[in-house]
Formats: sequence, structure tokens, C-alpha cells
Amino acid sequence: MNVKQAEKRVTELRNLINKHNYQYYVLDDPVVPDAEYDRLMSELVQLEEEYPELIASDSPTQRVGAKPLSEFKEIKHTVPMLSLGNAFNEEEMQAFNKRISEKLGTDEVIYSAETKLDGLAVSIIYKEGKLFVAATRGDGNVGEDITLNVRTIQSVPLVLLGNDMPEYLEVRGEVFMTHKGFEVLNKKQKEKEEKLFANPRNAAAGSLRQLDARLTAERPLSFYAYGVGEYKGKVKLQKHIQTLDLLKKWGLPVAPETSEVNGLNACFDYYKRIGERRNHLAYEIDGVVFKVNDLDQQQELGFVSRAPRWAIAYKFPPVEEITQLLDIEIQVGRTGALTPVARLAPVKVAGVTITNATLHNLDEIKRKDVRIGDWVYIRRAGDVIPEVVRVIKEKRGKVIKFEMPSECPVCGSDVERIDGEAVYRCMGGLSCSAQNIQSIIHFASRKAMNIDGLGEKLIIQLIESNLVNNVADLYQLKHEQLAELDRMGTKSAENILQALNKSRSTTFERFIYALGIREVGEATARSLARHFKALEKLQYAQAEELETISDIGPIVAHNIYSFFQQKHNLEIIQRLLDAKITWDDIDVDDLSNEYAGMSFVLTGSLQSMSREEAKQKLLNLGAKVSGSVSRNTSYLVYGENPGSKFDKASALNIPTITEDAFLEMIGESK
Ligand code: I6G
Repeated sequence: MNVKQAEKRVTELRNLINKHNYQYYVLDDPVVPDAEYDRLMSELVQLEEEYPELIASDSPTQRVGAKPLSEFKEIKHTVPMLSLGNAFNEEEMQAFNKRISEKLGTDEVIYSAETKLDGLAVSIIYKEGKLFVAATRGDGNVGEDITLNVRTIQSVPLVLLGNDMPEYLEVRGEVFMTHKGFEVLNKKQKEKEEKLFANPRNAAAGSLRQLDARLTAERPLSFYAYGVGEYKGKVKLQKHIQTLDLLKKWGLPVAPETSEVNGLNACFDYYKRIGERRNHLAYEIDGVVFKVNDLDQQQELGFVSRAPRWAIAYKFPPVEEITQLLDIEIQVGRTGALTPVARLAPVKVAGVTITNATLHNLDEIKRKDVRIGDWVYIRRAGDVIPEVVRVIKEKRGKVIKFEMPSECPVCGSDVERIDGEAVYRCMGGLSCSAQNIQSIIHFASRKAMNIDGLGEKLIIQLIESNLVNNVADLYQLKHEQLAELDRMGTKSAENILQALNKSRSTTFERFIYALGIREVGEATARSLARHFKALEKLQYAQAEELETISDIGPIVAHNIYSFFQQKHNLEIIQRLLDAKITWDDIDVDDLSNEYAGMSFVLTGSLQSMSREEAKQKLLNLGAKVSGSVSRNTSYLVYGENPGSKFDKASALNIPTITEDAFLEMIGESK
């Protein structure tokens, strides 16, 4: 065979293999036995070995890259990846349907109906039909570049099929693991004496975020597409179901249970039908998703905060099972709160084996009259911690009453219950190793300083080997100290130092959140950052000033005030600043009042920033941003291809301004 002939055969083989993948993953209708597929694959591998000049990155042999990454790059989503609003009962579904019918002025809305897989949302971009980049959802605006990992998922095509494929296609969908895949993976993990995954979702998440994509390739991941982000193509997308059909035609798998339903009653029928089949599906779902099928209508409906107004996830009720409560143990949290945890005889709830469940606090134990040895109902909903629902009193035999300890089971300090609070707390503060560990875990966590790779196990190792005693010590770590730790090595030590270094440049709100002040979550940290803008101002704030900030009441104000009164905390903060932790000044300028009370609508594609960025700027200026035009809209800012919102604004005589005029208005023109 000469090169010309080899090239022809290689093309033939690639087309055949892609077609068989399509038959298998998209149509669920394989036309050749596995052995024949394997034979085609090995013939292709052999030819590419013989003629390396014929190797192409989109060849089905090239799914797995060779080199591990040192970190995931950030990817900015041009169209934000939003979340979905939820409905938990028929009334909430009725309200959703009513809102839509009223806004659209129609009695019967046509919806698409899909299963809601319990996986991870990803975005995959195809340019000229070739897989170009894939990213996680991240915070909705910025995700992580997981292209190499997604390429290893067999059901994700590396090249699109068909003739009318788009110039640019951003597919959105869910990466997940089937029940079967999950069982096989955990069996292998057990054999290798490696950590077992708690459920298919965690297994899928852990598998997808591997810096070494060769590991991802060994994990049984699947993918179903559920929508489109950015799109440039000849075929005009008019309906959601039509879009899904097109995706299938282009070789992308779509959940087979997808269908079109007319009106609310048909939604209820679909929900019931899928609910009955739920336990027989190959993968875990936690509800169904309804979307307005007509894309123009979707556009008209717009968005509310972070979710489309035209879609909803109708969740299934949590699944319950019966098991025996073997013991009650105490966990000590970051703020010293003692949480009683039920140790259970292992029981499968919706396909996942449960051995622990939260009992919340002593009041809950008393209210439910839970005793050690009781038979209990356990409930698990989605990814939340399982809980003990109720006791089966009729089955009660010999049981022991639970008592809250008067000393912390970890450090021996006194345990107190503060008046008006349900929780008991260890008074040991950071001298309690449990609280100390949890506070460092919190500091390093994704939403705080986001120190990649610094998880619970490593933190415990660092504390036990006396390298770290508090969060400021993290930034003093040396390469040789890290590299000498068990299961570490040079490369991992380097990665941790890099991650620490990266975390030095953060935002003020993340820093405040990372400090772990009691009851200061992300939202409160953001309000504090916006209000004070500078650390010194926050540090010296009196409780009265803190209470003037919306959402901060007397208890939280007191927590913040007393946090900054502790000499120990101030020392740690100073050491963190000395370690060159920095953030940019808050982008809230003095114009805040000028824009307060104004409402903006953004439409079309903006050139100098994404709509999400424009929205953030407006929010920082104190303005409101709405997804739809109404009489209350102050301005409509439009970019390219503005759509029906522009027409509506013009009809209502609402000022419409270009992106440039908008930039000028907020003082950012070039
Ligand atoms: O998280 C999601 C799961 C399933 C979705 C979704 C979906 O459709 C079946 N659809 C949208 C539009 C979004 N999230 C934002």
C-alpha cells in the first residue's frame, strides 16, 4: 500500500468508525458487533502507526492526550451558563405555567420535556464541525478548560456529521455516569484499594476534573446534549426540539426520553410517566425539565436573576428507605458547632449506598425521638446530605438515649449552648484541632481562596507534621517540606505551591469570605466588600455601621465586630497581607446614587464585553438589570442582532442606546 492508498483507507475507516459511533451513541442502534468495531479501530491504529503523517487530531484514535496538565486554564463563557429555577409541587408548576401564559398571551404553551440528569453541566464548542474547546460551567461566567478530558468521552463526537453543519456551535449538556458505569468503577477502585465514590455524580465530577486526561479516559463517562449556547450556522434555530433533533443529526447524543408536550396537563403526565420509570433508567435523574419550545418566545420571556424564565426543573420528591441506626457520633465544624451524625447499617437509597445521615442538632433528635438502635426512615434528595426523617416506633427494641457530651469529643474543651441557638458549641476555638482543620479547609475552598489541590487530607497531613497551624502558615510552605510528605513528590508539591501563588491574587469579597467569620457567607462577604471597599474600614467598623448594611442584623454585626477585636485574627490577617495576598479595588464608584432605582435591559451581542459583564457593571453602579422590557425600563442597551426586545422598547418609547453610548454614559468610553 502506498501513502495515497493508505490515506484513502484511513479516511474510509474514520468515516466508518464515526458512523458506528453515531449508530451506537445517538441512535442506540448499533449495526455492527463490538468485535467488528474493534477490528476497524485496530486497522486504523496500525495504518496511523505506519504512516504517522496521516495522524489528525480529530481521528477517533486520538481521544487520549499524552501529557498531564499542571492546571486548568480559565474559559470565559460568551453566553453565561445559567442555572434552572425549580418547582417542587403542582402549585409551583401551575404558577410557572401561568406566568408564561400571561406574558405570552396564550392559553396553551408548547413545552419541550426532558429528563434532568444528575451530572455536570459542560459547554463544548465546535468550529467548522471540529471539537475546539470544552469547559465546565464554573460560576456561570468563567469555567475551566476541560477539552482534553471531554475528548476522551466516547459519546462526544470529535467531528460533527452531516452536510449542513454549523460554522460555530456551542453545545450545552450534561456529563454523567450510568449506574452500571458507577458500579464497575467502584469495583475497580476497591480492587486497587483506592477511594470509593459516594454516588455517580461525585464519580463523574472527580473523573472529569483530572489534570491527567489519561485517567479520565479510563472512567465510564457519558454525555447528553440539552441545548445550544452560541451558534452561527445556515439552519435557523426556531424550536428547542428542532434544535435537539439537529444536534442528533450532527452526531451529538440527546437523552432518549425527550419529547414535546402541549400545556400544563401534558407536563404533569410526562412527570408522572418518567417518575414511574425513574428507577429503571440507566442513569440517575432528579426531576424533569420543561422549556418553552419556541425560541422567539424564549427570547421574549428572558431571564430572572440567574435563570431563564422560560424553563423550569420539576424535581422528584426525595427517595426514602428504612435502615437501623447503629450509633450517633459528633462532628465538630469550623465554628465549633457540634453536629450529631447517625451511623447507619448500609442501605441503598435511589441507587446509592448510604452509611451516614445528619441528625442536625439535639432539638431535632428530641423532636423525632431518635435513639441508638432504632429503625429509621432515611431520605436522600439530589446531592444534599442524607437525613433521618422519622423513627419506626413499632419496630423499637432495645435502644439507648443519646446525650450531648459536656466536653468536646475532639479537644476536651467545654461545650456550651448559647441562649436562643439550637446548636451546642465547643468553646476551644482554633485550639480545637477539628475547628482548626475545618477553618483551613474553608479558607482553601473553591469559593474562598480557591487553592486547587489543597483538600482535607493534605491539610490534615500538614497540621500533623507541624508545617501548618493556621491559614497564614500555608504561604510559608517550602517545596522541600511539601515534597517530603507521604504520597506527595516533586510534581505535586510544585502544583500546590503554584496554586497557593495563584490564590495570592484574589478579590476583596473572597478574602472576607475566606476569613470564616461566623455567619458571613458569600453574599454577606460581597455586601461587606462593596460597602467598605477597603480592609481597614471593615476592620474598624462598629456594630452600628455594620447593621446599616442590608441583610446584616445585630447577631452577624456582632460576629463581624468581635472577629476583628481578636488580636489573634488581626495577626493572621497581617501575615496574609505580608504574604502578598492582594485584590483589585472594588469597582463601585461614586455614581451609585445616580443609577439607583434605574432599570436596564441588555439585548443582542455586545462587542467589548459580555452581557454578563455589562450587567455586573450596572449592578455595581446600583442599577437594576431586567431580562425583559416593561414600562419601568429606563434604558435598553443593544448590541448586534438585538431581537424582539428592541422592538418592544421602541413601541413603548423607552430610550434605546448603543453599546458605545452606554460606555460613555457610565464613563468608560475609549
Ligand atoms: O442544568 C440543566 C439540566 C438540564 C439545564 C438544562 C437542562 O435541560 C434538560 N437546561 C437549561 C436551559 C439549563 N440548565 C440552564
